[in-house]
Amino acid sequence: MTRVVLVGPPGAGKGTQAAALSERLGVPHISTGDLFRAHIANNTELGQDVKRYLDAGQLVPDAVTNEMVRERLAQPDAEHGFLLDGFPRNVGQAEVLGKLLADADTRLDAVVEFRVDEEVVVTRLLARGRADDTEQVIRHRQQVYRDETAPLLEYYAGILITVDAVGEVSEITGRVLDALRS
Ligand code: B4P
Repeated sequence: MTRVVLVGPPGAGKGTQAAALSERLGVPHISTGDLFRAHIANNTELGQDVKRYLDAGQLVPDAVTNEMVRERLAQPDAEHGFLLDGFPRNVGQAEVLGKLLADADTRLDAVVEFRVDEEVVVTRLLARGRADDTEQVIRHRQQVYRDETAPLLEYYAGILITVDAVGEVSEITGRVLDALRS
């Protein structure tokens, strides 16, 4: 099982888990958040375009995000699998991903939902202190998650695995691997 999407509210630990899981599963970790932050750090044209969305905790427009993901998935290392972290983040992006995979004669194996209480993630993110980790922006990102991303749980109901994302990092990695195996 190698084509996997991680879904969860901001700060649920998707990026943290993806790093460990990618090594265990032998597939690349593709994080749209990391890709955007790399563009911003390198001051590319795309980075200049998307910075204001990340700073405000808003979703980057789908056209920009979908194209960036399309290019990334076309790289040879993603041919036999991937761990998508932070994409898709709404049903429109999910439809684009489904079409990209269908064109390549494949499909997703599983969608892993990280379930965690909102107040727990606010505490985690405030402790991290990234540029978009102010309380106001975190609350807005949570609202965006509820409105735009949570509908994906229904969309992917047939391949959805829900994991309790509270606990030690290694313990949660074990829960995800167990769930993927069963
Ligand atoms: P992301 O980079 O995806 O950020 P995130 O959802 O906030 O973080 P994540 O859940 O990965 O948490 P992490 O492991 O880092 O998105 C940032 C922005 O990019 C979005 O707001 C949006 O603007 C844009 N964007 C991204 N994808 C997009 C898309 N598809 N479409 C449009 N826009 C998009 O963990 C957080 C903290 O918790 C860390 O400090 C970590 O150390 C800690 N932690 C993790 N696991 C823990 C545990 N078990 N216990 C205690 N602490 C833990």
